[in-house]
Amino acid sequence: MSDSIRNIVILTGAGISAESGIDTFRDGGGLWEQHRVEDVATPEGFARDPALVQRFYDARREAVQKVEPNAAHRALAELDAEWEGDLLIVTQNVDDLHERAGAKRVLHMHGELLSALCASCGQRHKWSEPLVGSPACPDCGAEALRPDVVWFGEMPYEMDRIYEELRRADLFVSIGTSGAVYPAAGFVRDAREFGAHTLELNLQRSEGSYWFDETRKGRASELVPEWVAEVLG
Ligand code: BV8
Repeated sequence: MSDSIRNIVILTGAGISAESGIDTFRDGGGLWEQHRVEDVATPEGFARDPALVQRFYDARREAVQKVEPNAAHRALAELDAEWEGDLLIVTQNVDDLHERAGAKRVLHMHGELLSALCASCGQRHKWSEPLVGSPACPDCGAEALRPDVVWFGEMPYEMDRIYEELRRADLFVSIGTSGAVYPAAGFVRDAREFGAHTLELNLQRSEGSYWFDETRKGRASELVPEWVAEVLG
């Protein structure tokens, strides 16, 4: 890989966690086949039926604690540890597998399952238990805890920081995402406009595949360790 590459931004999606046993969203049998997005992943759905939404995320919060990171997560953690230049893993995933694999420079733009957000005082709390039954906020006591995830129609987290890193990136790599959800699906075009080389590692071409300089098709657990070995040379 050319030695002019110093700053790397990596976008990950559900595909990187699929081989750890976490359902993706749009693939056969995926989450969106089992639930209507409008019912479980929108503020309106939460207002309409909070127990349905809490049970949806309680089940995912329980499931994520039973699975382990895979070779793709571990390879990115190694790159994070070795890479002297700037590096940021921007994940759309709400699981904690990047961190459990050892990665430090991780940003959850759509939130985290193992965190609860108090809709009353705004405090966040590390949370591994169910939220159905409305436990009280440890800070303000209000029964207003919701999953600390970004629902459709809500603003993703730390967008300014993400755009700042995209502006400085020499290389933008997208792993295991279908490119169906914005603003994440638009990052490849932003990175290109700022002059970055763009690479996609995915089981199949994503909706934004056209915008990538290079697409490698395959399983993340094989493609990502290969790519990291190339980068670290
Ligand atoms: C917002 C958290 C204002 C909750 C999630 C522009 C055009 C059109 C629509 C919009 C637009 N701008 C905004 C919208 C509306 C909406 C949107 O994008 N709608 C879509 C459906 C059209 N976006 C929003 O509402 C966003 N908010 O826009 O606020 C704004 C605008 C601009 C700037 C600032 C603010 C908020 C969206 C976030 C919603 N929350 N998650 C939860 O998890 O429950 S989104 C959720 O779905 C995930 O986080 C992820 O983002 C998305 C799923 O996508 P993927 O991760 O890619 O998963 P998917 O299953 O689709 O694909 C898996 C891929 O992996 C496949 O390609 C498959 O081939 C591959 N794969 C499978 N196995 C493997 C593999 N690859 C490698 N190896 C394998 N083994």
